[in-house]
Amino acid sequence: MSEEQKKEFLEPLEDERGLVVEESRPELKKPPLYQVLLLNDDYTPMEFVVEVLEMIFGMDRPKATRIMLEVHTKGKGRCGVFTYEIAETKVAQVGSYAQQHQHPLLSTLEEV
Ligand code: TYC
Repeated sequence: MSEEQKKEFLEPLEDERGLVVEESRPELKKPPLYQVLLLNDDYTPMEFVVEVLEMIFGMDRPKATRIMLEVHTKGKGRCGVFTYEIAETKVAQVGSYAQQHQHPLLSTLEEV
């Protein structure tokens, strides 16, 4: 941050009488977003994938079934869009839940 930016950040904008004239600050930059993609494989049971989509991504059964079938037929599919930390957590949760049940199910994250 430049000295000028630091000054602006720390001190309110004043007019020649020393009155604060600024009403609002510019909006902060929005964080980048990441989609979590579920990947197809030949071994994970369809019912298990539906359960994962309900449990980890909060989908209802019809949506979870639709996304599972999309992944099954197209190879991958979007489970949701999140900030980096949340996307990363979802990917870790999918991985560890699948591993606990000895299924090879994988997900990944990609900036949108
Ligand atoms: N292809 C798997 C099967 O036929 C089902 C499946 C769907 C696996 C989606 C992974 O992300 C997946 N049992």
